[in-house]
Amino acid sequence: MKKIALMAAGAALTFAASATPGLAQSTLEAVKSRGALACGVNTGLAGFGAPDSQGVWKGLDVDMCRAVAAAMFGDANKVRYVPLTAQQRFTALQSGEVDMLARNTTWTLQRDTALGLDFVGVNFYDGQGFMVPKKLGVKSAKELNGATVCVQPGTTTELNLTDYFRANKMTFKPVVIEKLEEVTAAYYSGRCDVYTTDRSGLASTRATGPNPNDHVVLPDVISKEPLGPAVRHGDNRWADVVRWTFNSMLEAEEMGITSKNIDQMLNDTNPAIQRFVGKTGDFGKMLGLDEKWSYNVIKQVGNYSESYDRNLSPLGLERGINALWKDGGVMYSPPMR
Ligand SMILES: N[C@@H](CCC(=O)N[C@@H](CS)C(=O)NCC(=O)O)C(=O)O
Repeated sequence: MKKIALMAAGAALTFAASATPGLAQSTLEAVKSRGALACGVNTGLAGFGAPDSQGVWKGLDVDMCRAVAAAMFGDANKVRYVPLTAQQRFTALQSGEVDMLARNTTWTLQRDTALGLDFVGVNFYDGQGFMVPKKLGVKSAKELNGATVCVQPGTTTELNLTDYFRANKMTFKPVVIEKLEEVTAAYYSGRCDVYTTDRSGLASTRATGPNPNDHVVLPDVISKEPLGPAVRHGDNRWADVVRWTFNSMLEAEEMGITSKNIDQMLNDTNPAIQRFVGKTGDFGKMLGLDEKWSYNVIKQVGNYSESYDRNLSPLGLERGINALWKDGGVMYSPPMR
């Protein structure tokens, strides 16, 4: 009896998997046969996703794209970057214009369900804040009653802003501008008293904008903004690839494996390291990738802390809550085994 029930359950599972129309495997196969990843990124937010002076894309999110390309092709450069505003990003993913988003996007219930996305992890835990000119002498967001606030549409920022002012019985005048460079220009030209976005975005804009010392980021954090890579809902094998690529960067940090020492690690006898570098364990096969997938991610892109130090430390963003769990933060990969 038991065996039949189990077999029936197995058959149902097999059926369910193959009955998911094409999509279940399509992105993984499509990216493989195309030979490059189409990655939806920011239009230019230093530290997360922005081209440098040579036109080379850099950032924590860009490293996510590069890591997936390294896992897929053994070549982190096989990425086509598609810069997207906040408002364009979900349509671009839904329509198939990009294979994934790695673009400081907050994981919310509505996006995970109604918008048809799947968030595969969180590569930066953030919260929304406010930046004001120092000369205004404002010390707390509670003093912003009646302020003119610059904000980008299609963001959680816009929604939280309304909630926050309403909850605190304050009013504000929104200045809503889609393009990042235009909304920040509006703030710097004095059209708004306040610029609001994720605090990492404020740090980036402040550091790269004119006279950083003339502007302050207020201490208030008014929301939770877990930012992470997203794929299309219902594309589980592809979601697995992106999820475990990210996890491998965390796991490598935890095990002390870096781009610099991974070649020595190839000969390490520790069984967890042997599995990580693809000598044992068949993880590649399970993911539909080469056994060197995680070796290539770390060798070419680095572990999470290498990426963080390269991209976010220069903006003055400390690890804080984004430290590994064993260092007092919340970054935690499920076991790679
Ligand atoms: N995390 C928020 C906000 C993300 C967002 O788009 N932030 C702005 C301000 S930092 C941005 O990245 N703009 C860049 C662009 O439009 O290219 C969300 O997912 O809605």
